[in-house]
Parts: sequence; C-alpha cells; structure tokens
Amino acid sequence: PQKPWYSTFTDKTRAFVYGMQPRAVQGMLDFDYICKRQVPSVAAMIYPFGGNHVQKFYWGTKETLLPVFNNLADAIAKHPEADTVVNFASSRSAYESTMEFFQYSNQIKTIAIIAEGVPERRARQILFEAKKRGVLIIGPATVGGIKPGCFKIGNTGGMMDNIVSSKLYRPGSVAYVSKSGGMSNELNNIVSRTTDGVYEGVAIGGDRYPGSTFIDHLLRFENDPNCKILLLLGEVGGVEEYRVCEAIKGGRIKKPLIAWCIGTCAKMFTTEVQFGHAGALAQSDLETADAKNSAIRAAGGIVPETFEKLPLVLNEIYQKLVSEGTIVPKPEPETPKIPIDYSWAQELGLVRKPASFVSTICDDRGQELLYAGMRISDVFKENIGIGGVLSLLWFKRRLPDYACRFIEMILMLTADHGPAVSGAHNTIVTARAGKDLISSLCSGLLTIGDRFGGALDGAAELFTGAYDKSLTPREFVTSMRRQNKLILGIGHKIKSRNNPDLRVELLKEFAKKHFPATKLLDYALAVEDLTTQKKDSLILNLDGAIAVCFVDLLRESGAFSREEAEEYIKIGALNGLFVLGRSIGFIGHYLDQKRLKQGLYRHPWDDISYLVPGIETGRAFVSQDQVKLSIE
Ligand code: Q5B
Repeated sequence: PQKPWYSTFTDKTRAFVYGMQPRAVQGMLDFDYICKRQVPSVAAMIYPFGGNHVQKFYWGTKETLLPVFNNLADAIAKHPEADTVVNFASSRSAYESTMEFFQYSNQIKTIAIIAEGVPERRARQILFEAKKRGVLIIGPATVGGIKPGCFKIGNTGGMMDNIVSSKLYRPGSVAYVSKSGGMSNELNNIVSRTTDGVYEGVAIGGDRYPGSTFIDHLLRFENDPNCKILLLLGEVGGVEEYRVCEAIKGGRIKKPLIAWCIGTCAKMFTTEVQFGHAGALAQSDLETADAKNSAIRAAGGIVPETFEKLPLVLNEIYQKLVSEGTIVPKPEPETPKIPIDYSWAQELGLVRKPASFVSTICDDRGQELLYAGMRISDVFKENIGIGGVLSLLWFKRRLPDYACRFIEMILMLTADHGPAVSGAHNTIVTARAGKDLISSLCSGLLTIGDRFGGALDGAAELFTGAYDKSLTPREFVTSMRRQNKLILGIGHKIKSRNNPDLRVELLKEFAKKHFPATKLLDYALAVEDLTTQKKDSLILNLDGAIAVCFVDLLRESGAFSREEAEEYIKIGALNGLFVLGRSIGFIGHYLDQKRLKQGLYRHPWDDISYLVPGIETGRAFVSQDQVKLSIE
C-alpha cells in the first residue's frame, strides 16, 4: 500500500547505501534488529570500484549477506522496493552520484547526502533537480536522521548503547528537526528523559543550502497523526526559522512546537562569529539566534528562556498532553539486548575467551613495535645490531655484547659458500627455471639438513650428550662407529687438515678470546684429532664448530639456565642460524642469475650415468645383471 506523503520512513523502508561503509551499514542493521524489523533496512550497497559481490554482516547474533553492486542500474533492477539512498560519496563525487540517482526518481524518493564540503553551487543544483523530480534530500553535511522502530540513516544516533539509552528502538511522540547531527544526539537524550521519546528526528545539515529545510520536515510531522509534539533546534544564520513562524501564524502548524535557536552567545563577541557550520553566520540582525527565538515566540511557538530550560519545557508540554489524553503512554517494551561486537566487548572488559595463539616475543598492537618488550626506537638508540635483535626475538632477552657479535659473525660466515653447494645449486636451478625469489630461496633452503648446513642441532646434541656422559673423545668416536653413524659436525667435501676451513678458524679464535669457557669446543677439537687421523677431511666442519661454540655460549654466558640451554638445542634453534645466514647467499644467487638473464638449466647428458636395464646407452651396453649389481 502507498505510504502517506508525510511518512518518509516506515518499518518497511529499504535503502541503498552508496559507498563502501560497512560500519555504517552494520549500525543500520543493528538498529533494525533491536527495532524488531522483519527485513534489514539496507537492500544493497553500491560501490563503483570492483565487481558485483556480497559482503557479510551481522543480523543480531547471526551472519547474513548483503549484495554490493558496482553500478546503479543493477541495484535498481534487483531491488525495486528500495526507495531511499544513504549517499556516502565524498564532497567531490556527491553531486555526480546524486544526479545519477535522480535518473531513477520514479523509484528513489529520498536521498541523504552525508558529505561535508559539497560546493554550494552543486548543492543548489541538487536542490533544484530534487524539487523538479519530487525527491526529498536530507543534507548535505549531515549525519542523517532516525525514526525509532523504523529506519536509521547511516551513523545517526552513534553507538548502539547510546541508541538504546535514548530508547530509539521504539517510537515516542516527539519529532524534531535540527541542523546539527551532534546536537540531534543531545536532543535524543533530552527527549527520551523528559517525554515518551523520539517519534522521528532529522538533522538537515549545517550548509547554507540544505536539500530540505526545517519547514519541510515540520510540516511532515504536523500532518503525521502519530506525532504529537514538534521540536525545532535552529541556529544562528539563515532565515529558515521565519518560514516556521509563518506556518504557525498561518495555521499550517497547530501542534505544540518547542523551539530554540542556538548561537545566542554570538552577541558577546564584538564582530560576527562564524560557528562550526558553514551556514552558522548571521549576515543581518534578522539571522541572529536571539531575533529568531523572539520571532518564534511571537508567532506562538514555545521558546524557553535558555537552552538549559528546554528539557523542563518539553516535560511540561508532554505532561499536559498526557493529562489531556492527546498522548497515551504505551507500555514500555523490554529493553532490547544489543549484540555487541566481540572486539568492542573485549575492549570494555565484558568477555574473555581462550586465545587460539599465544605469542611472547613481539607486540605490534601499541603505538610502537616491541621486540621482547624493547621499543623499536630503543633498538636503534642502543644500536643493538642484528645480533641484538636476534637475541630478543629468538631468546627473548638481551645477550652480552660479545654474544651478539658472535651471532653476527655466524650470520656473516654462513652467508655463502659458493654456487656449488647443494642449496645454492638448487636456488640457481630454480631461478633459471623462471621462478620467483621466494620459490628459488625456498628451493635452496629445502636442501638444508643433516648432510648440508643443517647438522648444527644434531652436532650439538651428539657432542653435548657424549660430553655430559663423560665419554672420552675416543669412546665417543668408537661408539658412533659401532652404531654405524656419522658424527654430525665432522667432515667436509673440500676442506681438510691440509686445506683448513678458515671460517672455522675465525670462529674458534673468537670463542677462545671472548667466551668465559669453551668446554664443548675443546671436546669437539679432541674428537677432530681422532677423526682426522682416519681421514684428513674429517675435520670439525662449520656446522660442528658453530654448534659446539653455541652450546658453550648457552651454557657459559650466564644468560641462560641449564634447562633453557638444553631446550634450545632440542627445539632446533641452532640450524636456524645457518638457515638465516645462508638465505643471504641464496638471495644473492637468485639475483645474480636474474641479472645475468640465465636461461633454463638442463643438466648435460654426459654428466649423468644412464644405467638403464638392457638399453644401448651410446657409451656402453649395460646388462640387467650389471644394473642389479650396481644397485646392490
Ligand atoms: N666419514 C660432510 O662427506 C660429508 C664422517 C665419517 C664419521 C663423519 C660427511 C658428513 C656429517 C654431516 C655434516 C655438514 C657429507 C657439512 C656444510 C656446509 C658447507 C658445505 C660446503 C657450506 C662429507 C669418507 C669416509 C667414510 C665415511 C667417513 C665421513 N663423514 N665418519 N663421521 N661425519 N658429515 N654436514 O667428504 O670407512 O671410507 O667408508 O656427512 O656435518 O654442509 O661448503 O660444501 O658452507 O656450504 O663425501 O660447508 O662428512 O665423505 O662420505 O666419502 O666419507 O669418512 O664413513 O668412511 P664426504 P664420505 P669409509 S658442512
């Protein structure tokens, strides 16, 4: 059924929200929900960027989907029931988007324009077009309006607890119109405390050329039989209040109209004052708040002595209408429970839940990033270096300076060892296969393990275990041989006693010079003495040297308890050092290959021994038996 002309919003009103404003949309849906609306007031959002899609919102405590259209035509076609637009377009695009909506003025009957700073020329063009097409404009520069139990424009009314405390979930008898959105919140509060509540409230916006004015809304309220008291909050600047005076005098407004124009303090200034709103400047005596208050009073409106007395007057008029039987107070419905967002409830300290993650090393929530409690600015002020940062993030503590320098030394020494090692080789092959940096890096990193670069944890465990069991180096070597196991941290493909690994020498030298004790290093060197007797290449390699030195650091620096030291060996912290250091080199190899524009790598046939059963390989004929033998 056709709604009466004065009833702009009903509990069936459906709207398009123009612009990506999920918070405002959720606010509208929450309002609908506590008003017990059957259908959400937002039919769809219109957002010109991206494709048509859906977005998730809450309907009470459950979730629901709302469509987002990237063009008006689709939205209009899909939702012929929507006659209202909440236009969140910026001041730059509010004109164009509103004009576009006018093309559908056979369907769209109300447009709220939220943007501030719409050029006055544009505002007047909108106004002209709206009149021509019979579209009601609320705004620009407005929060909108609210009709309890029916419809809320965007962010009007503020947070849900505010809306509930002003009882905006059910209609009262007082309808107000103001310029200011902020002051309309104050009116919601005053009206809810002094009467049976707000019937409808509209903020027309503070610009010089609002799309609709006081009189447009007051006449709607006058004609609406459910509205019993009219409330006008005018302000300094403009002459719209005089049109209200004429309406009272002419008998077009008969209901009690309480009014106050704010800005009476302007007279205390020696010059004219421009208040917060663009239109809030008296350009003649007629436009002062005092003049307008007097005129309304003279016309028959009820104007209190001061704004502070407004609640009193409202209450008096309300009581009078109740005693006359014009207003019959309705039984108060139960205060609706507001489903509050989890994050807000948590901020208020109302809920708790066990976290899915626990994190103890870093905190990015505050103004400043914290590494294990240390401000990122202090990291630089105190110049703790990458060793210091690593010690904070890996071990959650500051380590002595020599320990930080030792960590940095490890990262530098492990950074690269040429293109021939397994990891660099893989990185290079992957880069040449056209893959990206991360894939190439990962491909290199995935080769790190017991044999290549990832022997640190194993070495630490083996040497420490043997040392703690008080095995002599010989007993240790023999027991490993008996178990047919290689000693991790021993042996190198190219380095040997005769061709020592200088990196290991540098490490040993540093540890000997700076560490309080090097018990594990000494033990490992004694093991090396034995293994190199068997083969020159069975030296304490880089992995082994880092591992034993790091155990010495964990145990002897005084920064860790014995349990912590054991734990770091067990949980694989030491391999992390090689991984981190060598990533530098792998990335270098990746960049090198890309710079050199190296093409796809294919391994040469002559470097592969094809031992395929019964097939002439071109080099030699290999029989089935030979293959079997070579496999065995
Ligand atoms: N034998 C490293 O092998 C290598 C023995 C051993 C007892 C051992 C081997 C090994 C343990 C793992 C380890 C880290 C595979 C190495 C690194 C980073 C790098 C790399 C780079 C970089 C070398 C010859 C004879 C055999 C073996 C015996 C060998 N290792 N006995 N304990 N550990 N080590 N990995 O040279 O009787 O003749 O059969 O697995 O610590 O990855 O630069 O390249 O910076 O990138 O191929 O430095 O030592 O020796 O296998 O021919 O063995 O010695 O049982 O005895 P090779 P093999 P036998 S550092």
